[in-house]
Parts: sequence; structure tokens; C-alpha cells
Amino acid sequence: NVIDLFQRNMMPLNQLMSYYRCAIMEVETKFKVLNEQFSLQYDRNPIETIKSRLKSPEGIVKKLKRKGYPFSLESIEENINDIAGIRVICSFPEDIYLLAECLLQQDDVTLIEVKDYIKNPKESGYRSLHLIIEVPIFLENEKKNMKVEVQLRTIAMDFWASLEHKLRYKKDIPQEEADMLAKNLVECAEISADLDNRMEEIRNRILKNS
Ligand code: 0O2
Repeated sequence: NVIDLFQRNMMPLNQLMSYYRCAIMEVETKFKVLNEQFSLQYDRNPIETIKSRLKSPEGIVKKLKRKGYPFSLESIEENINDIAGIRVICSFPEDIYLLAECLLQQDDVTLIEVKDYIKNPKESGYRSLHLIIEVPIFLENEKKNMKVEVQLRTIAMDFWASLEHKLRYKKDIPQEEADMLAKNLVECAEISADLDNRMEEIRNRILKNS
């Protein structure tokens, strides 16, 4: 199979995956440090939770096939941006942009791409801020720049995305029912975005008065 081919013919895929794991650790630490600093300086934690995941070799091979990219380690590094994935969940939309700004101004972080699905939600209703960044990891004798996909979203956006994900991967729902659920989800995404904004407004008024 294709994964065996990778292992036999080139730098083992395991080694590359380990580099991505290191990059996840680096970026996770950056967010934890920012959260700690905000908690000291402003007495609040902008981050609710951080979830990380490494794309499986099967997932990588599937994506290479789907996008028609060559099967090589160079191609993986060049073309697949979401092998290392970090999801940062905040309570309020403003904190998403605040954290993104703080991360991007760090001098070892290079921005590759921004996809702002909060300002421009997907047709499905999906909202999140996606950043593709590059960070260095320091190995025994070399420094290697690795790509990481950061998804920043509110608790409400995350709640919505996990339910919508269930529908997306359920293949046995009759088409008519699936269409109706998708339409319902678009509405829920709008209600949820409205709730996020109203809660933020209330939070800001509380802060103003304290
Ligand atoms: P998983 O299992 O979460 O990893 P690209 O990655 O650039 O080739 P694309 O679609 O342009 O492809 O990337 P994009 O739009 O930045 O989205 C990638 C990830 O965002 C997805 O990863 C999901 O995690 C999330 N996402 C994007 N759109 C939706 C959506 O409509 N609903 C939900 N629930 N999640 C979404 P994967 O690889 O699809 O899956």
C-alpha cells in the first residue's frame, strides 16, 4: 500500500510526522503563554480550550489523491497544510482576533494564508478563523520550518461545527432529510453568531462598568 511505499523509499513518514508533532507543541505553548499573560494582566482567560490533532497517514494519502498531488514527502510538506492542526476555542469573537494578532506578531511565526470564515462564512454556515502559519522547530543539528493550521473559533462556533460535521459524514440519511437538516443548520449558525455578538456586547458593558 501507499503508506508502506513511503516508509520504504523515502525518509520515513514517521520522522516527518514527528516534526509536525513538535510544531504542534511549539504553537500550543505559544497560545498557553498568551493565555497566562492575559490572565495576569487583565484577570481573564481568552482561551477556553485548545485541541490539537495530527492528520493520519491515511488522511494525508486521501488528500493527496483527491487534490491530484504527487506521492512524495516533498509533496506532502509543500501541498498539505493541515497535517498539524490546532483548534483554539474562545468565549468571545473579539478574543479570536486578539489572539491571532498576538500570535502573528511573534518574530518566529510566518503567516502563509488567512481564511476568515467569520467575516465570510461558508455556505454551510461554518464560521472560524483559519491561519496557516510556519514555525521553526529546533532539532539536534538543524532548524526546520513546519506548517501548522490554526483554527480559532468561539464555543458556539465549535458546538455548531461538531454537529454539522456529524451530518457531513453521515452518508445514509435520505437526500431530502439531509437538505432539510442542512438548511436548519444554516439558520442555527446565524442564530448562534447573533448570540455570540450579543454576549460579547454584554461582556463589554460589564467590563466598562467594573
Ligand atoms: P478535519 O477532519 O476537521 O481535518 P484545504 O484544507 O485548504 O485543502 P479547504 O476546504 O479549502 O481545503 O480548507 P478549509 O476551508 O480551510 O477547511 C479545512 C477544515 O476546516 C476542515 O478540515 C474542517 O475542520 C473545517 N471546515 C471547513 N468547512 C467546514 C464546514 O462547512 N463544516 C465543518 N464542520 N467544518 C468545516 P477537514 O480536512 O475537512 O476535516
